[in-house]
Amino acid sequence: PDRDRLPEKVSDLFDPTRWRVVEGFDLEDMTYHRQVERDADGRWVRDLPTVRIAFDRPEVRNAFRPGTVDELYRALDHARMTPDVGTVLLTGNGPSSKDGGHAFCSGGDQRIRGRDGYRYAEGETAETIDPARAGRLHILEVQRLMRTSPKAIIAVVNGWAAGGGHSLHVVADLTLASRQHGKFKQTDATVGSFDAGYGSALLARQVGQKRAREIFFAAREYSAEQMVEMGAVNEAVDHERLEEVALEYAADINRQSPQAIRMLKFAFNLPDDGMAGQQVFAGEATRMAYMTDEAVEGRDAFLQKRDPDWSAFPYHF
Ligand code: S0N
Repeated sequence: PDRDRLPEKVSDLFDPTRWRVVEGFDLEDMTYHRQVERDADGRWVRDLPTVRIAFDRPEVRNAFRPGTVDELYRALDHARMTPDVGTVLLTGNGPSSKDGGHAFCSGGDQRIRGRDGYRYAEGETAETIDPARAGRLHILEVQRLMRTSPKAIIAVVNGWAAGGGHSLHVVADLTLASRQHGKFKQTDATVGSFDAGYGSALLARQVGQKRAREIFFAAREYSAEQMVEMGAVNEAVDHERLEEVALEYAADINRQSPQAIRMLKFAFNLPDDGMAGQQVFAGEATRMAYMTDEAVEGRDAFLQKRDPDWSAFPYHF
């Protein structure tokens, strides 16, 4: 019955008839929805293979605090482990009720950034923080999860992508951006921070070294169209159609072979992810190998305490 209930409209682009709330999450800073098919009366018919994970702090341009990052990680990991989910849309709710501003994500919440990293909760001080949590830059764990998740992740940039929010779009597999409100600005250096990992190195792969250095060093503002031209955004879309078009991309991806998509994703990652990338790719290759008669023969021979008989399996050329 819960699935029949239309979810709250969480942003200007959110169409409640297309979604249901994912159960079992008690989220404060994020929202997490599953795409659904409904009948003419709005009743739930079935789940579809796309989820929508969104920053829900529009009054601060969807800046993340540690709790936000924890929630984002949990939702992404849940999507990773849900067998009938193929694609994740990562976006921002809004616009802001204060000034109408649109944002995808403006990075780390600067109000709670301490000298020793991010304090865990607003109001906490360097003296009261659990020392094990101080200075933990766990947005980087989210970036790694985005890379190693076998699901396709589309950044749906509905407004500002700034600082650590800019890096999240860089790490996503695809980026779609609002033509009217999608704005890109790498402000890390302006506030004395620097994503010296994926946020910069991967960006350079996408737009080239000179452009990536310009984006980081000069911290200028770029439009969705400029980012398309540079190769960091797949398509600039009219704002009101952004989520609809994102769902069209997701449907196209979900139509492909799941195995082919995850092998391709990990193959695209491999050259930039080094041995860690090789390990992820190899894990998938091993999973496939375990499904062959040849691997079953190896396992059975061990269990039956005999020599394996490989005669049925050719040395391929
Ligand atoms: C996004 C910008 C350009 C939007 O400008 P605009 O539209 O003029 O809005 P504002 O009036 O500036 O903002 C509206 C309200 O929202 C608040 N606000 C905006 N961004 C933040 C933020 N990041 N933190 C806290 N508050 C924010 C404004 O203060 C304003 O509030 P009121 O109305 O109360 O005045 C513009 O807002 C902007 O430039 N924002 C700051 C962007 C920024 O510098 N972000 C931080 C960059 N650094 C990181 O993200 C590092 C974090 C990270 O990802 C990382 C990477 C590697 C290793 C570690 C980490 C890590 O976790 O630290």
